[in-house]
This record gives sequence, C-alpha cells and structure tokens, in this order.
Amino acid sequence: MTYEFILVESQFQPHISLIRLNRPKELNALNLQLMQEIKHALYELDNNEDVRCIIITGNEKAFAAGADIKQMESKTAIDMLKIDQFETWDQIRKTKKPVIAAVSGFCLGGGCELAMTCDMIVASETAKFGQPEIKLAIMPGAGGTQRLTRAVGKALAMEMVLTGKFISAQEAFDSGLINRVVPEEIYLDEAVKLAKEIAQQSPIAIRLAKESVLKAFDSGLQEGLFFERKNFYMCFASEDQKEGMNAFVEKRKPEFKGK
Ligand code: DAK
Repeated sequence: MTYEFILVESQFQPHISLIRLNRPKELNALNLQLMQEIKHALYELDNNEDVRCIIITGNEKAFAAGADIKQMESKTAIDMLKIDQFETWDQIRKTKKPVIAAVSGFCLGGGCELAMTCDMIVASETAKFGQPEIKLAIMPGAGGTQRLTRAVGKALAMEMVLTGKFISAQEAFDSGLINRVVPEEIYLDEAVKLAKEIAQQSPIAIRLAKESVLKAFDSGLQEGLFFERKNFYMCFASEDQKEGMNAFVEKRKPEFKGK
C-alpha cells in the first residue's frame, strides 16, 4: 500500500520504525484515510519480525490537531455509525509491539487520543495537550474521557474535557500523562533513545509485559494478577529467558532473538 498522509520508515534505526503523520498544512488533522493508513502501517510493522518498537510522530508544530473537522462537519449520527471508525481505532490499540508517541506542538482531540492510545509519550517543551471537542459541541469519542481520566485523575480530566483547556508539556508530565518532556530539538531523539532501550530487550517478554500492563486498565486486581501470572510463566517458555539469565550468570550482554 502506498500512503498519502503518512511517511513510514520501517528501519528508521535498527529494530525501530517511524510513522510520521504528514498533513502539515492541516496540522496533521486526522482524516479517515490518514487513520486507515496508520492502522495499516501499524499492522504491517507489528507483523515484521525485524521491528521491535514503533514511534509515531508529527512535526514540530503539530502531532495532530484532532480529527478532521471539515470532514466531520456535515456528518449525521448515522453517517458516523456507518463509517464505524472505532474499528480502526480498536485495531490501532491492538498493536502488540510497543508504540511511542513523539509529540511536539498541538496534540489535541483525536490527536491526544491517538497519543494516549500509544504506550508511552515523549514530548517537546512546546507540546500542548487538550480535548477541545466541547467547543465544537461534541465530546471525546476515541477514549479521551477514559484514558485521560485514568492518566491524570478526575479533577484535571474533568476540567480539560468540560472547558477544552490545553495543558503544557510540563503540566502533562507533572500530572502523569507523559513520560518525558525535553527541548524541542531533541524530542524525537529522546523517543528513539527510549525505543532503543526497549528494542534491546526480549521481544517476547516485551510483548507479554505490555499485554499485562494494559490488562490493568480493564480488569480488577485479582483478574489482572492472574493474567500477569500466566504471562510470567509463558516467559519461561522462551529461549530468550534462558539467554537472559545465562548471560547474567556468565557476566555478559544477552543477545535476544525473539524465540
Ligand atoms: N480539522 C481540520 N482542519 C484543521 C484542524 C482540524 N482538527 N485543525 C487545524 N486545521 C486546519 C485549519 O483549518 C487551517 O486550515 P486553513 O484555514 O489554512 O485551510 C490549518 O489547519 C491551520 O490551522 P490554524 O490556522 O487554525 O492554525 P492556528 O495556529 O491559528 O491554530 C489550533 C491552531 C490547533 C489552535 C487551531 O487550528 C484549532 O483550534 N484547531 C482545531 C482543534 C480541535 O478542535 N480539535 C478537536 C477536533 S474534534 C472519533 C475519533 C476521534 C474523534 C472523533 C470521532 N471516532 C472514533 C468516531 C475526534 C474528534 C476531534 O478531534
């Protein structure tokens, strides 16, 4: 598939892929095609054995300023139902490999929801996060009321969702929404640094660990602990576990093969 609104480098760095949203004039507004392209690219990269971590980014001015308002403006509820964008978003969420959002500039509405669907967020000091849908007389529809609330707590989430106010990268960091805030010149490098740390671990253990952390969002403690336990046992079925522990004992660096 050739992409019109994203750029994909599957080997941006060894084992690390980059998806760049590429509608700069529209501040990377997420139209339907762009979302389909992200879904498709993530699926391909998720099934590429050479890839161990994926970064999604935009440009300095915008990660994404939200879903494409011009495309949504005239839609009816039934149009929205028929388009069923949730299938696309659900597929994105199901990516098994770790996905890092590298965010600079506007990260709003669906853009913020896309970043929150990723596993970690690295932001530039210039990033602005917000759920301004309320100003359009709608509300977040791709997880914004749920993921934001779980990340930053009720007080701030309620204020952001009900007033549409933006928060700075520093506020986002202080409230637990993002992992890092760094100068604009190095936000992508910083995301790559984080991706490299992940890429050098066992891909099998990474997959099981990611799955387990995500389980904490939609299960009670007992169910989550049970799920974690099964995935923990599963790690011992991998060659990587033997390699990891053997390397420790032999005082050498492990070489993980994803087997
Ligand atoms: N959609 C379409 N075009 C957009 C856009 C957007 N969200 N954001 C910006 N643009 C376009 C502008 O219209 C302008 O285009 P031209 O006029 O040059 O043709 C160009 O990008 C540059 O924008 P500005 O001239 O406005 O730039 P400024 O620096 O002055 O302002 C801004 C930047 C980010 C403050 C402003 O552009 C703005 O407020 N943008 C809208 C932000 C917003 O309200 N975002 C939330 C959209 S609603 C769903 C999943 C998700 C969603 C819905 C459904 N399902 C799964 C069903 C999500 C909904 C949303 O995100």
